[in-house]
Formats: sequence, C-alpha cells, structure tokens
Amino acid sequence: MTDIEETLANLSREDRRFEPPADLAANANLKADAYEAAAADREGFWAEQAERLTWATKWDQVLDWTNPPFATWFVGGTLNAAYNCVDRHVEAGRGDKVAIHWVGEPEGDTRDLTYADLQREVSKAANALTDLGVAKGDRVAIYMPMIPEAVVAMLACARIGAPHTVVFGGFSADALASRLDDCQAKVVVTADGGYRRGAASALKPAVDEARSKTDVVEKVLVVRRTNQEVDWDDSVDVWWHDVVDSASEEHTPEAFDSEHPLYVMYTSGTTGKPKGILHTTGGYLVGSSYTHHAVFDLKPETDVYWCTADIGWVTGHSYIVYGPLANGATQVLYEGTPDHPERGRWWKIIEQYGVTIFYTAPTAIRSFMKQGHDVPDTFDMSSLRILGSVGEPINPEAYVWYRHVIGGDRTPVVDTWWQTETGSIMISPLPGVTAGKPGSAMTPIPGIEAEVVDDEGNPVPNGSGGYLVVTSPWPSMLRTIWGDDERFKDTYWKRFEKQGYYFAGDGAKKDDDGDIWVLGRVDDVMNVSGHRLSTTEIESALVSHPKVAEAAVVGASDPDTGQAPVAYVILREEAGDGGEGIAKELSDHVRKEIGPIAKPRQIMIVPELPKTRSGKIMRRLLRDVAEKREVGDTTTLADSSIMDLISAGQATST
Ligand code: 6R9
Repeated sequence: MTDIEETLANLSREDRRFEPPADLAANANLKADAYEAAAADREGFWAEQAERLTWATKWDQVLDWTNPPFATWFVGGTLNAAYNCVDRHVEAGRGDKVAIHWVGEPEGDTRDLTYADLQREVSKAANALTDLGVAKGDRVAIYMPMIPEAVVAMLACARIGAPHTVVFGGFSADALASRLDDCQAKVVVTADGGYRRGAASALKPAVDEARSKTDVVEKVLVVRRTNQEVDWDDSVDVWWHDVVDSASEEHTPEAFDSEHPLYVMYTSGTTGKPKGILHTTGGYLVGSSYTHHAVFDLKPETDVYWCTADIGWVTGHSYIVYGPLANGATQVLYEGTPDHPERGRWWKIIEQYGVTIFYTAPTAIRSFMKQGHDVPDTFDMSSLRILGSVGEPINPEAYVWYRHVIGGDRTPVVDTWWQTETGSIMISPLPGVTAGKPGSAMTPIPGIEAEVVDDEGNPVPNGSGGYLVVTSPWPSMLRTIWGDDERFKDTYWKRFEKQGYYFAGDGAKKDDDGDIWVLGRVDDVMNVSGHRLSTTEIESALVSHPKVAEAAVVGASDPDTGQAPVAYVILREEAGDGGEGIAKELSDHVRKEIGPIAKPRQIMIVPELPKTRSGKIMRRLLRDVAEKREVGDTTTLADSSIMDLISAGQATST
C-alpha cells in the first residue's frame, strides 16, 4: 500500500456500531418510515410538522420559493411564539407542570417555575416592556446570566412581536455596543451580575460602557441578581422588580405573520464584522419544536431534559427556549460552571433532578475525560436515556467515553450538526432508528436534504470528501443577514449558485456506507501535498492515545507540502509530562492511526488551548504561532492569557 492509500483506508476505519435499545426503538417518536414519508412529499411532511403548533390563522401555502434565496414558509399563517411556548400548555390543563427547574450556581439557590408561573411572568414582562415604549418590530437586546428572567425576557419580546437579540454575557462592552448599534436596539434587558466560579461577576457596567459608545438605547431594564453596587442613571435605568413585579398578569398575545422577525443572533464570519442572523416566527418554531421532538425523542410527561448551553448562543435559543417550551417539556436551567463548587456539579444535578435527556458540547466532554471517570462514577445517573452532542465534531474516543462513563453504555448518543444559520438540527442520528457510529453525524433528519459535493457542486461518491451543502430550503433557515441582503447572498448562496444550494462552510466526507462525517470549517481543512486532511481527524487520532486529553491541529504553511499539520496537545493528568520522547511517541501514533501524510510536522505539549467563550478552539491563533507570526486579535478568547503561555514556549516540541 502506498502512503496515500494507507491514509485513505484508515480514515474510514471506525467500525463500532451502537444499536438503539429495543424499548426506545419500539416507542420512538420517529420511526424509520419518517424518512420515506418526508422524501415522498417534503412539503406535506413539513405541513404535518407545522400542525404541532397552534396557529391563529392557518397558512394557505407551505413554502413560497419563487424568489430564492429568500424563502417564505407557511404563507398567510399567523401565530404567537410565546403563546405556543407557554399559554397553550396552561389552557390544556398542564399549568402545574414544572417548565423550568432552575439551579443557581450557589448551592441551594434553586427555583421551580411551572407553566402557569411562566405565563404570569411573561405576561407581566410583556406589559412592562410595552410601558417602556417597546412596540411590535422594535429590537430589544438581552444581556443576562442564566437566570429564569432571561427566558422570561425572550418570551416577553416574542409575545409583543419585538425581535430580541441575546448577547452572550461573557462578551465585552465593545462587542455589545456593536451589536446594539447594528440592530438599533431600543431597550436592553440585563442584570446587576451573575454567579460564575463562586464569585459575583458584574454585567451592568458593560451595558453602561456600551451606552457610552452608542446612543441607540433608550431604556435599560435591570434584574437584581447579585446585589452588587451599580451605577444608576434615573433617566434610563429601571429596576425589573419595580416595573415587572407590579405589572398586570393579564396580557393578550397578538398573532403575528409567520414571517414576522423573531430574533437576530450575531455570529462571527470570516471577516471582522459579526453577522446578524435573522430568524422568523412560524418556520423557526416548526423547525425547533419538530427537531427537539424527533432527535431527543422527548416524552413531555416523563422526561427531564437538560441542555447545558448558554442562552446567548443559538443552541440556547432553539434547545432551551423555543423547542423544549413549545413541546411542553420539563427542563433544568443551570446558571454556573460545570465544576463549581466541585468537579461533579453537573453529575450531581443529573442525579438530583433525574435528568433523562442531556445535551452538551464535545469540548466539555473532553475536559471531563481529562479528569477521569472517578468523579462521575460516584453519582447515580441511571435516569439518563439519551445523550446529545453539538458545536464541533465529536472525536470517536470522546463519543465512546460519553456513552460509557456518563450513559452507562445504555444511551444512544446523538451527534447533531447544525448552525446558527440553520436554526435547528439538520444532520443527526434518530435515537430510536439509527445504529450510532462514533464520530459520524450520520444522515440528514427526515425533511432535510443535504449533500457532500465537489468544487463543481456534484455529489461526491462514498468514501470521498467535499463541501457540505443543503440542497433544498427548510423551515428554520435564516431569512437574511440583518440589514445586509447582499452579504447573505454572497456568504451562503453564491458558492453553488448554479445548483441553488446553501453552502454551510463546512467540509465533510461520506464514508463507505454514505454516512456523513462533518470535518469542520473548510478553513480548518488543510491541503497536504494535494491531499485534503481535516484538522479534526488528526485531533481525533491524537485523542485516541491514552496519554492525550485534548488536541488542536492546524495546517501551517509549508515550503515543501503546501501545508503541514502542527499539533498542540494537552496531556491527561495521570500522564504527567508524558515522559521523554512524548512528541515522537504521539507522532508515530498519528502515523499509525491515519497514515504518514497526517504525521504532524511539530507537536507541542501545552497547558491549555485558546478557546472562544462558546468553547470553539481558535485555530487562527495557533496557526499564527505555528507560522511564527505575531499572534493576532485575542479579544474573543475566554481567557486571553493562554496565548501568552503558548507563545512563551511553555511548549515542548519535536
Ligand atoms: C449549533 C452551533 C456552527 C458550526 C458548524 C460546524 C460546527 C456544530 C457540529 C459541528 C461537527 C457537529 N458544528 N455542530 N461540527 N459536528 N455535530 O454550534 O452553531 O455556533 O453557529 O456553529 O459548528 O463547523 O458550521 P454555531
């Protein structure tokens, strides 16, 4: 075998399969026939899913795609998103059901909200926002910790037709100001602060600072959470407990057009300016509730669901707020960090609340792997029946660890691929149907059509890689980039204009069975001597070595091969410093796992990796180090001191 053949053969060698448990399969919300039904009549299938919601006026057409890429879904239909997430459950006699088990970071600081409680709170907040001058169509920014008022604020905005833009509480005043400015937010809802790692961290000062950089904001509504000192401007600042607590509990929701803007979520693009991704009401709510029902097999009467995302990310929008609440779920909402005050905090919450469905990110799973299984082993997590993963490719080793240590080898793992832009899950196993394959997001879910294509837009054969595209419109698709239709067309639709495909910006491959492996952003795919290699596959190989906890790989420019892999590795605690020759040992391991082409040019042992606040590794910075350039902008890092450690050569290298 040549080097190249050996490499290609190894890339598809994952042959572990996990069949769905028999009882889950027998009672699953979606069975195998859903794929055929959706393929036979896609719009009819979506029309059926739309029946999950309560419409004030029924639509008269499922999809209008006469002006691509601008879609209109459920044409002529009207509805209220907050009514669908709250009131209708109360009207159906489920007002006493717990909607949210809220767990604050300080131990014992908990609060349960039933659907009836939520209806009262959302109605009061909607009345208060209206009194502050917010009308249908006005934008409201939400900059909050993970407290129930954050969810209430989002639903109150939806209730009065004011699109919200939630800005992650970890973002700086500058980032907040540019978002406020871009969408011209009239009101900001915030808190004095929130709890993280045992301390009260402030939020209000960043809003004050942002207001000094933009004059669009008229009112700031402040929840008291930590009792910190705050500066106060009587002409602008209003306490939540003053205006919301005293507001009327009666509020009649108005029905809005299916295409009425629901929210704008900012996400980073390849250029500096963040993109405001616009989602609208009907299609988005159909997509988020259907996928939450299908992919997590939610049984609202018995399940306790927990998604660990922050509401400042799209995952928090679709899978904490809109999907689960539209489905009448009971869920956990947790304020703090996974390891405070103890390493087992998450597992303790699962045990205490009997969580049955758990949704988190590979980066969290890998950091737990680093700590070993002793801590999770001390908790009873037998309530769990489904585990989910989102945000980046999950390495086979992390998948197997998650399933084994957290899921007790009983639980299917659903690796869900989607984006801020797609609004809801697109590619994922179905827990009662699919035999899971560690590392693969498998196939598009029923109703979604996606492909892996080559440069010309032709589907690649099984066993090959290319670009991930969505080949037909879907209800929860982004409608545009806020205020910039041209950028919307350029970014997502120009690359495969001829075919009319949505270009996701991710590389992917189809294995020999035709199952999809998402390889990461195309800018993370490197070309070594004319061969496409994913950073993720090399990372996966490194993580499968017993001494490795976490790895990040970048394609650094190379005079001989075009690009060459450079790896940054964090060792497991028990491996100490790895011993002499650790870099060669790991390099040989990659050679064995994938092939000689993938062998890193350099391996550096590092104490930490540079990550954004949403947990994505900033490979751009690692590439700067690998290519011996000055390290670029680090302002979006969760911890900006990490790059100093790495650049200062705390690293051992080959
Ligand atoms: C939901 C979310 C989107 C990008 C996406 C891709 C990566 C997300 C993934 C995954 C492989 C998965 N991504 N899920 N890659 N497997 N299961 O994360 O949205 O923050 O917009 O990120 O994340 O690269 O293009 P967003």
